[in-house]
Amino acid sequence: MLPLDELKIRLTETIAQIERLLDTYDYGRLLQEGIKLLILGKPNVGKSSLLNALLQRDRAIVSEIPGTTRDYIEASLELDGLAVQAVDTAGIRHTEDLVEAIGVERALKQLESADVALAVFESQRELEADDRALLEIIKQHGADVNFVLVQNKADLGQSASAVAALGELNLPLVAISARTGEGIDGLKQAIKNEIFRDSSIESEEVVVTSARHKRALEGTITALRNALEAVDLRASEEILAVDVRLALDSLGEITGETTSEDVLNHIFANFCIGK
Ligand SMILES: Nc1nc2c(ncn2[C@@H]2O[C@H](COP(=O)(O)OP(=O)(O)OP(=O)(O)O)[C@@H](O)[C@H]2O)c(=O)[nH]1
Ligand SMILES: [Mg+2]
Repeated sequence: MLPLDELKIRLTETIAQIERLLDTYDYGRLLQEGIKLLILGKPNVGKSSLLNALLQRDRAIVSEIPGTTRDYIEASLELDGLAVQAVDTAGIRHTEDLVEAIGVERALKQLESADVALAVFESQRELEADDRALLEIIKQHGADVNFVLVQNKADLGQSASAVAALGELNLPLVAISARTGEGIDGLKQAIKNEIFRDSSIESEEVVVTSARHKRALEGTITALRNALEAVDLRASEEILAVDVRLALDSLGEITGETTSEDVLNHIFANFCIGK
């Protein structure tokens, strides 16, 4: 094999390895910062009851009066080692009550920073106007937020027409009872699936958690791509050396080492470039 070809292969492999590391960044950030789980639904569907069921304690006030939660309530919980900030919100509905309307607006504002949103419906009932308002919200934000559809109060039955209507959204759908605890484990699993859906990350794998490391790795990749291009253009050793040095300097920002002449000498002793 030609040394230049081998150099190209090594560069390509290294770029692929660093890209794989970079792919772990979103997951790494989640591990470190935790995720934000938003609970949405019309008044009285059992959002606060669901928060309490997830927490296994009574944090939020629950009552049969719709509009009980007027502002959002935050609580921390853990899902298999993953920190979760759960946010119970005021019921989504059209309302003339100013305080409640502000609560609804603030609930929707929370969507912007949510990682997963639980859209809660009443299992035993057909969908009504306020539920459809929530479906609209899901359609509007579906590209940015992972939604899980939840049919609460499954202990009271399950409306076939609601199942059919919700099924059309092609989103995960879980039936639960916040009152009896039925289905809560399945819901937790569905939340985890949403978080880890796009990542094929093994648990023992190194993950990038710092923005500084991410930038350093991106810098390394850019320099390596330039080096690859230099090889293709049959550029001089010097130009290639500059790119490789930049790549090593970028990596050095993580390892704390600066590029030694040895590394470059070693590279060039092994490859007779352009000759
Ligand atoms: N049967 C049954 N009742 C439930 C369940 N979950 C909640 N409820 C009842 O439904 C009513 C409303 O519950 P909340 O948790 O306050 O509902 P919410 O969605 O937070 O309501 P707002 O804060 O008013 O928007 C209460 O009377 C609860 O006891 C359930 O799984 N099964
Ligand atoms: Mg509530």
